[in-house]
Amino acid sequence: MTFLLGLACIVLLTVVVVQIGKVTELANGLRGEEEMQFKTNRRSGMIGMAFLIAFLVFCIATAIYYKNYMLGYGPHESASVHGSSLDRLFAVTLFFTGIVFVLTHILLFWFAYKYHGRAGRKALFLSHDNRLEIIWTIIPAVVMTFLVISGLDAWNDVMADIEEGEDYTEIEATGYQFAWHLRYPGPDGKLGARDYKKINGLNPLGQDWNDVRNLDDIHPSEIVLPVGKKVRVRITARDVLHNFDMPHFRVKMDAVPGMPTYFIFEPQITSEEYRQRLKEYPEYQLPSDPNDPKSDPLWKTFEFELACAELCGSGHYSMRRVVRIVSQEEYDAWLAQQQSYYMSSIRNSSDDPFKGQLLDMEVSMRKQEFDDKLTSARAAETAADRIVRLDYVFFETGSANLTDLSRYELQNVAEAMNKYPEMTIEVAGHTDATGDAAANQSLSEMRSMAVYNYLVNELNVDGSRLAAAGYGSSRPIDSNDTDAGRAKNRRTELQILSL
Ligand SMILES: [Cu+2]
Repeated sequence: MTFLLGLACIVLLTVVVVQIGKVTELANGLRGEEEMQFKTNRRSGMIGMAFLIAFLVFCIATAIYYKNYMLGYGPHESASVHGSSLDRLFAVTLFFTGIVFVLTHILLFWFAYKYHGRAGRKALFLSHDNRLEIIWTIIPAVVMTFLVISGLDAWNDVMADIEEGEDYTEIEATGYQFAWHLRYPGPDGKLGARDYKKINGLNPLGQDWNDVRNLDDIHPSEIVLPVGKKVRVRITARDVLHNFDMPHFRVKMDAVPGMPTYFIFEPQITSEEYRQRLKEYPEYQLPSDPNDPKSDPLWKTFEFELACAELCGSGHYSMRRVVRIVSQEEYDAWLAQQQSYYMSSIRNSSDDPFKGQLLDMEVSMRKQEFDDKLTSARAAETAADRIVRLDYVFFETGSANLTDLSRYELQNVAEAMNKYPEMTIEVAGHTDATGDAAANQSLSEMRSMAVYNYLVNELNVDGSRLAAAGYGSSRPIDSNDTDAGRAKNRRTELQILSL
């Protein structure tokens, strides 16, 4: 029905246009065609002039009206160091092209009006004019040369790689349909190797877990960076072309599958400082939710962002990631909270080449844990509280055979005995309450003896400073009714006898 109505409208409009044309023809014939043509010329020239004025006023007015939303103007000065030079370049280019834009438009419409065809006027025939041609070749050439050279200069500045020995943070962004997968190097400061053939559901970046640099790499959900420090972003893609775009930092670089690119920039303002800058402008006092006048103002909810600037598919719009620029202290605190992807998702899974082994970082983490417990036990008020639980000493099920990995914790004990030569300790074995009490008692005695023997025979601790005792299930520290409770009750402890 709608289609039929539309068709009828088009047919009727065509008829109207044809009829008007016929009437005009008849009128022209009556009045004299030439005179009519001159009138039309004049009217067209005047309409052109009116359009010119309205057009230029519209261009200038909208530019002024939206100035505070545009990058490079109002509050949106560049948030990165190199961005200011790009903004300057844009401003200079806009200055020259702006002059040409306004002048050529004025001349175009002015000439159409001033020299419109009228009675008794004939166009001047001009085959060519050398002087004119020289002028309109030389001036644009000089301006273009200036623009291109300053552009190249800025490009070389912005795209220069990190120099040897310079301090910087390296991060990585991998675009895929439809998100950015981010990677930070972790405490070692180095990103581990990748191989696209290793990509699977559990290994989204194809990290090679045999490369120890990968083990501490972090996969955060947002970009957090310290202000005033250079960042080198490795940019790549997993499927189609994407584009790493951080507009507030004037950072924009293609993400190409199989061809890593990079961008180096230095944030020069924190997110909070940028918000304070926005706060000064009325445009950012408006509520962030147009439907809720009580919602926080726009400046308060502002976040820098990473987007994809390549139209990469139907979910392209969802490739946004928040970018937070913070002080070095806040950055360090944030980084310390992040867990490595390997430790949280791969460790001890079937993909883990180090399954069943202790990693150096785990050994040192456990040592730190033991040292902290020892320090607080030695500082305890009463002798009964001077207990250190050996959380990483384990036995094979139902036996007094120490597991292989227990040696690291016992090494920590031996080192503590060396550090405090006056200290004497009792090794106390405990079991849960499952099964026969007498059997538990003897198992706990055998286990404490096993630790005693290992310390004395393997680690050369002086036997006279050690005692061993088994307490069976007589000293539970948790309920024996739950698995977790029973696991806690099966334990080996050090009771410090003298400091
Ligand atoms: Cu994309």
